[in-house]
Amino acid sequence: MTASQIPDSLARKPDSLARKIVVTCALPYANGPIHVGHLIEYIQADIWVKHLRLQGHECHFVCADDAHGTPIMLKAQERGLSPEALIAEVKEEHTSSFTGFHINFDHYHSTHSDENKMLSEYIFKQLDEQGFILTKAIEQLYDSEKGLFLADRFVKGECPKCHASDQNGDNCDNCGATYDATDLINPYSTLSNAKPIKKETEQLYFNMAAFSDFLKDWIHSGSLQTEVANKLNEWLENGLEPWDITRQEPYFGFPIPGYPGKYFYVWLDAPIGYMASFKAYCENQPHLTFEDYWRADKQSPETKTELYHFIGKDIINFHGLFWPSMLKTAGFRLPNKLFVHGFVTVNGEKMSKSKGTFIKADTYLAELPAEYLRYYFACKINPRVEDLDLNLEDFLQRVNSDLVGKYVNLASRCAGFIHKKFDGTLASALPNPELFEEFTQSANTIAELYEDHEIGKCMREIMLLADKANQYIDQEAPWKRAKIDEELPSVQGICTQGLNLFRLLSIYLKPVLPETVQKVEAFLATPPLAWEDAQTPLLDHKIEPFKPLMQRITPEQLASLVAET
Ligand code: NOT
Ligand code: ZN
Repeated sequence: MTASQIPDSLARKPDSLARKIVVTCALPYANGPIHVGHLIEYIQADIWVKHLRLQGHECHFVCADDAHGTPIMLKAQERGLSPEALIAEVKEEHTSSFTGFHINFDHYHSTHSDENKMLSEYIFKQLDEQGFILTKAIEQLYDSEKGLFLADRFVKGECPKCHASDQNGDNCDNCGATYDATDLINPYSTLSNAKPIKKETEQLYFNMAAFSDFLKDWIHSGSLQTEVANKLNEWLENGLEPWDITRQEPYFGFPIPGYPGKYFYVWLDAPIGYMASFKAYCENQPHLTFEDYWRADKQSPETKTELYHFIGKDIINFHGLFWPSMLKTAGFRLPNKLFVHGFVTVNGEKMSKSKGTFIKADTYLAELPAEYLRYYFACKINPRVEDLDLNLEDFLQRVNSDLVGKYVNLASRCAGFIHKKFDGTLASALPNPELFEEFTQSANTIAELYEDHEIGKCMREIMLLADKANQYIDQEAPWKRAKIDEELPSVQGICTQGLNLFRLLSIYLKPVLPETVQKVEAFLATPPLAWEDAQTPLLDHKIEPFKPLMQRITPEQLASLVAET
């Protein structure tokens, strides 16, 4: 295999130095489109994966659609489709949105799959055999018109505390009280408006209290951001209730073996979907073994692999409490880290359909290149759990000034002279090797910032270099020298210097701007740029004619972005 044939996910470092890593993103529900709120997660995970690969590590990036649950079942009914047909359609849409944003999963699976069924049944059996499953008969609200038990969000009624009307099934928006749906006064089903009846049903629970000590250790193991550890600890200190993992038929999900009419709750099989996706991926990758990455007993110091989950702050209970407990019981390894992020606001406010700020991935892609949003988000990502604002005016400024004005402009200022005056050939020496050396020496800092998830700081570091490169060209003014015969020879060196600095910026930006950097590689007539290439300049080398790499964002494009939603 030559270097260019090695699949992306495989390591280029020697075995002893290459880390073996699995990265996942939360599985999007298979009942709606991908929007900018999702993209903050998928983009940051993809940037991190591309960074790891550029460092020569073996990194596998998997995801899946989260295909089960009542809302998906109801949506399919509404559309007159089988749930299977609906989830197949949505999977196509999701994968095309991801590809459009250059988010390249090695495998994109579905939780409604054979692998997930097998693994969910296996894990449940382990929990059951080890005595962690409790059964309890409880009364639940039942919609006899629809013929189903009502999840809390499908019941409304009068708050038992403050008597405000139209309150939710589990908490009151008016007084903040929390209660059981069966406590609501005059409850009604939001699906049929019918008055639900109370019906007894036997539920299965995962006995979370048994995991308190284990979870305490895990929370303090350094795998969690401080804010996340504090929040989980607070829940732990309050005592963990048994977790209801059962749903009654009709339900779209996996039947629980041995319990007719009962299904696994979607949140039980959703995280197992990470494993299922990786397992399905391994089937087509002869060099990979599922067990090496997931079995706890395979994680010796010599054979250890790494596992990272990117998730939003709303689902830390599932990933920080239930998931590690399930993994531990079934003999699987724990994640090395959860990367938890905040929510996206648009122009300082919660995304809103009526304001047009609920921007769907495909609406964005119809107007603007994916890399602009990748870069803008990159500028704002840090390792903390903070909400992140997509301010459209700031987005325009940032992209136009940094990417178009500083980065791409550097190449366009230099490339023309090399073509017109020097037959497209770079000089054989750099006039300012110290400046090149300064750029080279930033490689470690930049790699560390990527690694530590300080992507915003990393972008600022790169743009400081871009400023320096542009100042160099301003000072040397090749356009003036080109007009003076005796100065003309110096222009080749100056532009070679400028293009070499541009080449290093491209290497550093490659995790964020994969498509543009591919065009840069074609322009520079080089093989795919590797991190190590930042150590040596490109000299005495023929390049291709320069084609514009990026256009400025116009205010009209922003207007249609919010108008089209
Ligand atoms: N579909 C869920 C959501 O909040 C995410 C599932 C992630 C997978 O969009 N599971 N776990 N745990
Ligand atoms: Zn109330």
